[in-house]
Formats: sequence, C-alpha cells, structure tokens
Amino acid sequence: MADENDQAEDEIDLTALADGDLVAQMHDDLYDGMADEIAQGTQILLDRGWDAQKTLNEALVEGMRIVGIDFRDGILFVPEVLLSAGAMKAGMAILQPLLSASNASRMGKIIIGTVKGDIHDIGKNLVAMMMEGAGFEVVDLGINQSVEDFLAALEEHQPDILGMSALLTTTMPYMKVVIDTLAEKGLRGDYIVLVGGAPLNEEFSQAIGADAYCRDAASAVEIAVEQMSHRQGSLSAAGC
Ligand code: B1M
Repeated sequence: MADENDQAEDEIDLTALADGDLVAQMHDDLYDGMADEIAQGTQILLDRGWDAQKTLNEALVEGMRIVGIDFRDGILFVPEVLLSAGAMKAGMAILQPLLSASNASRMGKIIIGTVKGDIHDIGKNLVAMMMEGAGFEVVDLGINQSVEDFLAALEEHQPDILGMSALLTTTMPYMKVVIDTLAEKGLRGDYIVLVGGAPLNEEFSQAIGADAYCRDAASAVEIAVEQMSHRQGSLSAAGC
C-alpha cells in the first residue's frame, strides 16, 4: 500500500495543479526535502506570472515555517530539516536573479554574516539577495562569523552597513559582543549596524546597541535605505 501511495505521489504532475494546489504541494515537497520538485514548482509559478516576492513568501517561506513547527515539536530532525533547507535553496536559486536584479544606482555597501556558533543561513541569504536587488553592494561573509572575522571584513571592505543574523537564542547575545568590540575600538560610529533573525525583536536590538532590528528581508531593505539617507543627510549637514 505504501508503495502504491509512493508511486501515486511520484506521478503528481505539478503543471496540472491549480495555483493553490501547487503551493500546497510545494509545502509538502519542501517538508519532504524534494529539491527538484521545489525548483520545478517555483519555475511554474513564475511562468504563470507570479512575482518573485509572492512566490518566495507564499510557496517557500511559508513551507519553511511549517517545517520549523514540526522541528520544534520533535517530529522532524536535523537530517530531514537539512533536506528541507536544500530544497528551499533550490527554489531560492531560481528566484535569485529576479530578487537581485536591479537598475538602481549603488545605494551603499553592506557586509552581512551569521554570528559565531550559528550555521543558519537561509534568511541571511535572502536579505543579501534583496539588498542586491535594491542596489546595495553586498559582501556576504557566510555563517559562524567571529568578532575577529567581522572586524577584518569591515577593515577590508569599508562598508556603510554591518548586518548580522542569528537564529538561536544562544547565539543572539554574540551580536552584542561584536557591537561592544566596535565601541571599544572607537569604530561603532563608522557603521550602521542592522540585526535580524527569528528570535530577535526591537527591544533586544536596542538593548545591544544596534541601529535597527529587521523583521524580514523586505524590512531590512527599507530600513537600510532609510538609515543610509539619514547618514547621508548628517554627513552633508556636517559639510563632509
Ligand atoms: Co535550526 N533552529 N537548529 N536548523 N532551524 C531553528 C532556528 C529553531 C527555531 C527550530 C525550532 O525549534 N522551532 C530552533 C532555535 C530555537 C531557539 O534558539 N529559540 C533551531 C535549533 C534548536 C537548531 C539546532 C540547535 C538543532 C540541533 O542541532 N538540535 C541546530 C543549531 C545549529 C547551529 O546553528 N549551531 C539547528 C540546525 C538547523 C539546520 C542545519 C538543520 C537547518 C539550517 C540550514 C541552513 O540554514 N542552511 C535549520 C533550520 C532550517 C531551521 C528552521 C526550521 C528554519 C530557519 C529558516 O531558514 N527559516 C528554524 C525554525 C524557524 O525559524 N521557524 C530553525 C526561513 C528564513 C527565510 O527565515 O531565517 O527567520 P529566517 O530569516 C528571516 C528573518 O528572520 C530576517 O529576514 C529573513 C528573511 O525574511 N533575518 C534578517 C534573518 N537574518 C537577518 C539578518 C539581517 C536582517 C534580517 O541583517 C540585517
């Protein structure tokens, strides 16, 4: 019986599904870590005229939210969630050129990384893509970044913005280590510091001395643009 069901599932023709059913099927496929199907479903939605942002939010991010609930509840385990993450990335790879495509003039430069002890990178990668799409030059440092890594990258790349991501309650305090080190070295005022990640909130961001908390990738872009215009305003008021 299981074999028959498996076979029936194998035979699902994604192109034959209406939008709502296709999105529901993609949530199941993401849950099951089926990267090829997620890539195919993503492409079908785009071909049907869905924009990249709607496809991302409704098909991929929502699917990952469901995975997160069962991970929390001990129904899914790390190896399975890794497959889901791989499937999510397969969809994101299709969306990347669209999310990063931009005719905007250079808005500024941002370096972004996930802090030490933390290997979650899907959200950070989305932020990086959307920042590029908004015209920012992005240097993505990757995961598990120590304060020394951040400092070296700041010195090398001289960005306007430092972005940090943390997905664990155990790693989010490390953002304060980075910010405190910048302050100790007299560098805090040189950069706009933006932080994000599911367990953070505005209060935490203020408590650690960041410039702003970004709830999601879209708000990260809005806040970055806003902060850059304040910064440019203050620089010209100071005659720089
Ligand atoms: Co992890 N994990 N995980 N995990 N994982 C969470 C975060 C968790 C909430 C799951 C749960 O219990 N429900 C839980 C954390 C609990 C807590 O601390 N409160 C958890 C845990 C416990 C763990 C492990 C400890 C599990 C274990 O080993 N026992 C382990 C830790 C490993 C480590 O980092 N040292 C672990 C491992 C993993 C995998 C490797 C299996 C995999 C990561 C794969 C990868 O990233 N390449 C994984 C995944 C996939 C998740 C969940 C299911 C999904 C995260 C995700 O990608 N979301 C997650 C559950 C959840 O969050 N619901 C979970 C989709 C993404 C689009 O959203 O990352 O929030 P998000 O990013 C958003 C915003 O937060 C914001 O914008 C993004 C886009 O809109 N944002 C920023 C994020 N970063 C930003 C930076 C900015 C601005 C905005 O800078 C300016």
